[in-house]
Amino acid sequence: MRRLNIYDCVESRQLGPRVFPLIFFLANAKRRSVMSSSPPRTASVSRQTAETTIELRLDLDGCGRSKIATGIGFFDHMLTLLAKHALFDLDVDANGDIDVDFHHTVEDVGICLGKALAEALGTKSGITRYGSVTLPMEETLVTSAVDLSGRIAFVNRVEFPTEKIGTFDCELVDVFWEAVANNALMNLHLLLHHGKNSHHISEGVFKGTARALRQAVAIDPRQSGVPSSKGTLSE
Ligand SMILES: [Mn+2]
Repeated sequence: MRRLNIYDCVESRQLGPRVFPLIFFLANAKRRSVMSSSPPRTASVSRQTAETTIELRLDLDGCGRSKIATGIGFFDHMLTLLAKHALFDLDVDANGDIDVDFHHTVEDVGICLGKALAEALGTKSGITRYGSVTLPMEETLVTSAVDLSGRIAFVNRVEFPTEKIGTFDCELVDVFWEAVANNALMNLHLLLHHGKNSHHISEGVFKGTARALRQAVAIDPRQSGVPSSKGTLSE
């Protein structure tokens, strides 16, 4: 039996302990009835190689809380806002060979997040499946489109005006999302419409994809079973 603990959410605490439970109860009665019989959509992934050691925990039905420690400040920033905008709860503890460069750590966290997404989604029964968001980030506009199809496709039409964001190589944004798409078995299309600032462009990609994933993993109460005329999203 799945239990939702509203006090897990910072936002709910801010609204006050006495007023909020009743509103929450009424507003989420439908969602609860759909989800109460389902197992929790969570996954834990541990991965160790000669280059990285990673522990990652994911809850698709979280409230955007995260505990991220990769040793790479900018990457921690991106993963934190990914959790926030996807409404995932996400813990990432990564120890990698960042004295070499950030490539192995970023790619391997992407592999772990992709695997966790696939595992947490299970049979994908009742999910929305598709998500697409065009997201403004100041002067930047990015589209991210997701299909949790069980098949891999990664198309990235995002180019950065600089090689680096601080010490972070911009090409690692591509490396990360390709690893996520390959291991989650999903289609991911990233498109930069316009933008001048590399930090904003990266943030647009992470926030836009977070929002697209939030739509795609959402349980659609009108959807019974797997949303595919083929009858499966796992083959
Ligand atoms: Mn920022």
